[in-house]
Amino acid sequence: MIDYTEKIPNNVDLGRDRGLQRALEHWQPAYMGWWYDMGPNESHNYEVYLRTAISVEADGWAQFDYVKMPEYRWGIFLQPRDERREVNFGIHKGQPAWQEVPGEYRSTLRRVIVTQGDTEPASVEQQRLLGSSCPSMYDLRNIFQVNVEEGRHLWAMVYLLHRYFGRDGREEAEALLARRSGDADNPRILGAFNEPTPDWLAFYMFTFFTDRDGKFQLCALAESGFDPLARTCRFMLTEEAHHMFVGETGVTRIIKRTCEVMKEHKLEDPEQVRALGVIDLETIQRYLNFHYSVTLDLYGSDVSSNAANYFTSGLKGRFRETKLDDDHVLSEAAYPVFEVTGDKIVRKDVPALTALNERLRDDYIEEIADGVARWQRVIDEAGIPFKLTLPHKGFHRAIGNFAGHHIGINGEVLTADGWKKQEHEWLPSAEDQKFVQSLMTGRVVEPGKFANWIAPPLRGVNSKALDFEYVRFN
Ligand code: BYC
Repeated sequence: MIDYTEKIPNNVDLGRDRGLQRALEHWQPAYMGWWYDMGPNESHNYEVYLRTAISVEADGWAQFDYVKMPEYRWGIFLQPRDERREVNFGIHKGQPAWQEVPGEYRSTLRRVIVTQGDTEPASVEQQRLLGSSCPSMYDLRNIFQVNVEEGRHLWAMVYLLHRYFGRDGREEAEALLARRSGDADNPRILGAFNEPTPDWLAFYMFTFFTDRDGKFQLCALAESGFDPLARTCRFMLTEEAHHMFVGETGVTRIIKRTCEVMKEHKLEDPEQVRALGVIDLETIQRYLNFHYSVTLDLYGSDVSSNAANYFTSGLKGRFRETKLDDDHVLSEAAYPVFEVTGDKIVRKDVPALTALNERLRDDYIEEIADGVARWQRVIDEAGIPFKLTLPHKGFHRAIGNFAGHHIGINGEVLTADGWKKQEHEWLPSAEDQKFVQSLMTGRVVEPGKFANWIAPPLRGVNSKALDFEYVRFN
């Protein structure tokens, strides 16, 4: 029997909700089984300096202490309810926000929640082996923080399934623990979550690019007319910020270290740079190209009747919906999408309602471009003549209008042969990955020490020193 209020910090009155307790009595042990099998490898006995959310108040959502990860208190938190909140878009605009699932949207809503929930354990699975090649104790602690919080985000979606979807919700919650990233028979739902994350450069790129898809999707769901979903996503967004920070600063530190070595030895040739044990900027660009393009696919088809239905029904809004100055119904508006006609990419204006995936993708691209500009500044400050660029939106896409076409890095429409000839310049090759992984054969865990291929961060976690013992291995 679980002591709910002690073990599962929450603001959903779990102690008095017998239905939810019964559902969790089955699911919680299955979740622990999943964590032991698929959570960070060999980590179960480590004591990790982690933050835990124990309430939604300013002083409660980030409590730092040493925790053994299987004993992490995965909690259930929703942003406090605003009694006056309304459905803010679509055909139900102006009605009070729904506190229960509207019958006619039940299966659609469940599908969106399951798709969101599926990504969370998937990312833990993708990252489970990285602890054994961490570049420092600080970084090891950070990946563990990301992992336990992705676990909590799974709890957040499972809470909604258990509390609002009855028996089929319970079945979906079990299925979330049964699918496996990359599994041939029972894979995770979305493409990027079946790609391996085989090294730390891939991990930082993933947390920069793919966790940011998480941010934008959560922002769109935080606008939902189904109030419990909106409130859940709002709280998840507080945690998401740290994951993107880990990604952005991780890549910044790799670039910084490479630039230091290039400057010190007055080298630009990638082979010579590699010989000094740091990652050449060309390889960093190829990783960027890969993670960016795979993440763009996560927004779905450019023109999507699913997306139009989600919006019209009031289930999933746009990024910052209530701040946008229009009718929030989109019955008249148009939006540009791009498609391949012959050997050209042409613009086509379509009803804005059908282009909501594309619009969210565009919002995302804008924020990504700012982040890449910040990385570029590190290179510029070192005086190195290298430009990081974002590939064309159609580059290496498997979902939407560009799927099935061969689009080059600058948007050139290529033949299959033309693509093959240049692919190795644009995407990480097996040899690139082998090189990156050759730098990461063991873990660096002496407090305050960092692997040669990455610069130390500017500061430690929660005002602790860089040589603080972030992980006790016991
Ligand atoms: N891979 O009309 P379409 C995160 C499917 S990340 C495989 O284009 P729709 C996180 C689609 O399911 C955020 N399949 O798409 C980050 C549909 O299949 P069905 C996750 C794909 O429905 C890091 C069919 O193609 N959250 O939180 O408009 C670490 C045609 O669909 C893909 C969400 O995604 C793909 N890439 O939009 C941890 C939010 N793309 O139904 C966590 C919830 C599409 O015909 N999800 N398909 O069998 C959604 O809102 C929508 O499902 C999507 C797709 C935006 C993903």
